[in-house]
Formats: sequence, structure tokens, C-alpha cells
Amino acid sequence: MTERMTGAQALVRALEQVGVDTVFGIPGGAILPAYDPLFDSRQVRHVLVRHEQGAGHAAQGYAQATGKVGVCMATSGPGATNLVTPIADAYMDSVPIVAITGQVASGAIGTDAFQEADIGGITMPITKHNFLVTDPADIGRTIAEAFHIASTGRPGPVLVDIAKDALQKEVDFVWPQPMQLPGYRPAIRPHAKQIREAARLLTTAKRPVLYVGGGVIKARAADELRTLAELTGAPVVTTLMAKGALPDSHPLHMGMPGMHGSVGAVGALQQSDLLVALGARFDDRVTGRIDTFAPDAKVVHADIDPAEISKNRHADVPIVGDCRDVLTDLITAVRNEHAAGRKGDHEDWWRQLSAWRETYPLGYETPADGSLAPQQVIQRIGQIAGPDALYVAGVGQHQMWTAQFIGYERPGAFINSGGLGTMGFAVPAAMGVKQGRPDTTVWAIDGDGCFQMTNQELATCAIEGIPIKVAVINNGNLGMIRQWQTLFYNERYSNSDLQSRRIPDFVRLAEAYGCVGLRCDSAAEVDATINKAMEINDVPVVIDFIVHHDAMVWPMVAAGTSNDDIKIARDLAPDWGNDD
Ligand SMILES: Cc1ncc(C[n+]2csc(CCOP(=O)(O)OP(=O)(O)O)c2C)c(N)n1
Ligand SMILES: [Mg+2]
Repeated sequence: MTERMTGAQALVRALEQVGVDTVFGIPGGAILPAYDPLFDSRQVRHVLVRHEQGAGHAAQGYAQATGKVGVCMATSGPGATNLVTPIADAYMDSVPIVAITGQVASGAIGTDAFQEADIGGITMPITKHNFLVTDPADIGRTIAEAFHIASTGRPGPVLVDIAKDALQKEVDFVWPQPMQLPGYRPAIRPHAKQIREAARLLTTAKRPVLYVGGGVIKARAADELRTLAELTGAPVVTTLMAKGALPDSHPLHMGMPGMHGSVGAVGALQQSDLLVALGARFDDRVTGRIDTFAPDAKVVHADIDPAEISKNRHADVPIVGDCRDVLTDLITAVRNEHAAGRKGDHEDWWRQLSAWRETYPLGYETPADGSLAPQQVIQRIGQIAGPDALYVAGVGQHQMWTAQFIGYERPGAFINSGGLGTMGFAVPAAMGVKQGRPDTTVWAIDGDGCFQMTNQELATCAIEGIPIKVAVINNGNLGMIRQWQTLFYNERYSNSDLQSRRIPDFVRLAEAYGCVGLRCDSAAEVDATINKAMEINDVPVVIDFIVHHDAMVWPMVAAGTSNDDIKIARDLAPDWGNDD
């Protein structure tokens, strides 16, 4: 296909060719030429957001809900810099997005022109790759390459910065175009010898654990994970990014590890003799003090990104490959071990694991003053909306309770900002999720602090017909900050009290945005309020849940301490129950 057109038309045509159906963005001078042909596209819907950060998080939500690449668009300078946070977020959580930004005309680059920012330089460390396009002939190929890079190997954000004159000039649009990516070979088959070694360890270990990270969800390997778990009988822990990779209800599931993980999951890792890390990256929030983490464990570490292996913890058996390939090969290799009569005996291990699980289940206290327990609200949303709904969280206490108290039965049912921990993620990300999966119920569970960072996207949702449901867990505080101040700063609550019980009034704010606003402050009304929200499917709904101001997230491993020092309540440590 060769056709004469402007660079801007070539951009839109290329987006159509790679299968884009939604772009979230805001126009401005440098990107304006692209918005003109975009107006005519029958395939690409542009969702006009209220802040570029919202466009970026929406693209992330869309990507995670659909498995496709999410797309956001902004103008040069401030438009582009407003995308920096979601780009960093996508980089940390390996989310495939393509950010397209206008740049000042090529002749003006480097002159401090109006709205000039070196967004390529700024995003260099937080993108998988970025491009500056100054020749319209490069636009089509660059878009093809950007989508390929974002979605293959370890997924991540790619920036395409296009000079205004490249959008305005004419060009012969050619499609398809051969990609020019020498040295980029992301599809590596796992090494057979390493797989055999991993299978041998897995069938001889006494206390193995499958330590599952977000890579398993990205590789769509949940079925294979379940098969391997059931084949070996090894316990599974799923990180914040891997919730649902194995159903929470599965008997081999020990819960979430880490700072706010279950005692069973944390104990399993600490006392294991073999960690099989699958698409996980030994994040400090999982390991606690790294030199005390799982001291007796050998490590098999499988990841598609070789840079992850032995980054934080030495891997005895490194395996580079896509988690689905790794798991498929491991299943075969374990079957071979079994056939040769080598099968692990984990009876003692499971006796220990079950004891922890039974003694220390996740739970919460009902506040004595009659106020609402935030955990109860979140638990009931999960039970009423059920495992088919999709849940998006902000960052803070409510995020941890959303991880703890909703039962995830499917991979990808929980979407949150894990690595960067970006307050303001929930509302725009939920918007992108709902846009990508319009037939699914989408709940954003947000904090009163987070909500005040990006709630303007409710206007976008109302106008564009994207009926998300938002539960604001309103504790009047930057609750996670308050929790740390309670525990580690002598209850000196410096600047964590938002006083947001009525300023702003979230119900009236919701109504101002064209949404339905509801309020609930008593346990007796929780179900009725959630049910009411479940019945409203034509406009977004916001529920202001007024909850106890001082609830805390437990268990907790204090930052920088050992997982062995996990507390199940203030000054209360679990009894590990073994004498050694
Ligand atoms: C953009 C950003 N700024 C600051 C922080 C630090 N931080 C982490 S949690 C938190 C409090 C969040 O408050 P809220 O949204 O009310 O949630 P809660 O903890 O009360 O559930 C803060 C300020 C952050 N994670 N992100
Ligand atoms: Mg709060």
C-alpha cells in the first residue's frame, strides 16, 4: 500500500493498521496536526481526558484489561511532562503502552521554543524505548516498531515523540514496513538443561514454594501455573501484581507475601528450602531485609528479562524465558522426574503451612465506636460484585485491604499501581479498564487522598459513557501515612489529616460531575448501598464510605526489617511453631 498523505494522516493510518481502537489524550499546539485526521478515523476513538496523567493511567488500565497495547497522546512540553508519572508507573509494572507526544518543529528543537521539553531525555530511564521522529517517512515504521517493542518480551512503555513539521509535511505512506530493530530479540526459549535442573530441585526439595509474580499474568500462564502447582503439590504465593494467577480459593494458595502479606505466605517464603520465582522480581516490599530473606532457600528464578535474574537475590538456577514456556517445559520435566520415581514428599511442610494458615487467617476488628470498618466495606464489594468483576485500587491502606479482602479467582481481576505506588491511579485506570471491557463491572476502590488527585476524570467517564463504580474509602486521612506515624513516629500526625469528611463533599462532587453520588456510614447500610450502585449502569457512581479514621493494615513487616519480624497486630508477633 502506497499513498500520498501528510505525516499526521500517516500516523493515524499506522495506528489503524496496528489495530488501535482507543486513544486517550488532550490536544495542544505541537500535536494538533494529528488531531485533524484523527477526527475522521472510523476505527480509532479518541477519549478526551481532563488531565494527561489520566490519559496515561487510562491507557495502562485499558492495556491490562484487554491484553492489548494502551495508547495515550499529548502535546509537547507540559502535555508530555504530565505523562511522566503514568509512563514511570507502566515501566515499573511492565505495562505495554505507547505514548505519542507532539514535539516542537524540528528546526526549533534545542532553542527553548514555546512548550519545548526534551521528553525523550526526561523519559529515557522510564521507557523501554523512545523515539524522536523528525522525518515523516519514519512515522509508519516507528509506530509499528513502538507497538512491537511495547508488547513483546517484557512489556513496557514506549514513547514516540513526533516533531510538528513531520506531522505537517507530505509523505508516501507505505504499509507494511519492515521493522529495523537489530539486536532486539525478546523471544528466548528457556534452556532445557536449566529446566531439568529446576524440575530435579522441585521434586527433591522438602519445603518448596512457587513464588509467583506479575509476569505469570502477563504471559497468560495461569492454567500452566495451576497444572504445575497441582502436579508438585507445592504451595503458591501470589504477589500484589499476581493476584488471581492462582485462584485465592485454591487449596495450594497461601496468599500474598510481603509487607502486608499473610503470615502463611511470609512464613512459607522464609522457611522454604526452594523458591521457584516465576515472573517475580524480589521486590523489597516482598523480601523485607534482603539479607535475612528466605535464608535456607535455593533459588530457581525464571523471568523473560535477563536483567532481573540475580538482581536482588542470587539465582542458583537462572532461567530466561516467557513464563508460559517455562511453565510448560517445567510441567513436562516434572512429569519425567515423577516417571523416574522421584516425587517430593511435602507432608511435613503442609502440616506446618496449614497450621499457619489456620492460626493466622486475615481478619480485622470491628471498631468499638460503632463506625464502619473499611475492610468490611471492601470485603462486601468483593462478595456482591463477585469474581467476574474487575477491581482497580488507588495507593494506600485501601489498596492493601483490596488485595487482602477481595477473593480473586481470575488472572487480571485486580489492577493496581504496584511498583511505583502512584496515588491517583484508580479512577483513570478504571476508566481505561471499563473502556476496554465495557460489558464487565468495574470497581475503583480509592482512598480519599488518592481520589482528590485525579477525580476530574469522572467528567470524562460521565461524558464519554464509561460507567465505572467508585468506592471512596473515606477515613479522612492519608491513612497509610497515619499508620506509619502511629507506629514509627510516636503518633505525631504531621500533615496526614485531610479533614476530607465534607471538604470536598464527595457526593456533591460526584453529582457535579454528572455521576450518581451515594453516602454510607454505617455497617447496616453497606449492602444496600453497594447493591444500589450495582443497579446503576448508565452513569458512573461514587460511594462515599465514611469509615473509621484509625484502622490499620495487618499483618505488617516494617520497612527495612526482616520478614521474620512480621507483626499481626501492634507489638504482636506470630508464633512460628517450630523449635529450630
Ligand atoms: C503521588 C503520591 N504521592 C504520595 C504518596 C505517598 N503516599 C502513599 S499512601 C498515601 C496515603 C494515601 O491516602 P488515601 O488515598 O486517603 O488512602 P488510605 O491510605 O487512607 O487508604 C500517601 C500520601 C504516593 N504513594 N503517591
Ligand atoms: Mg484515606
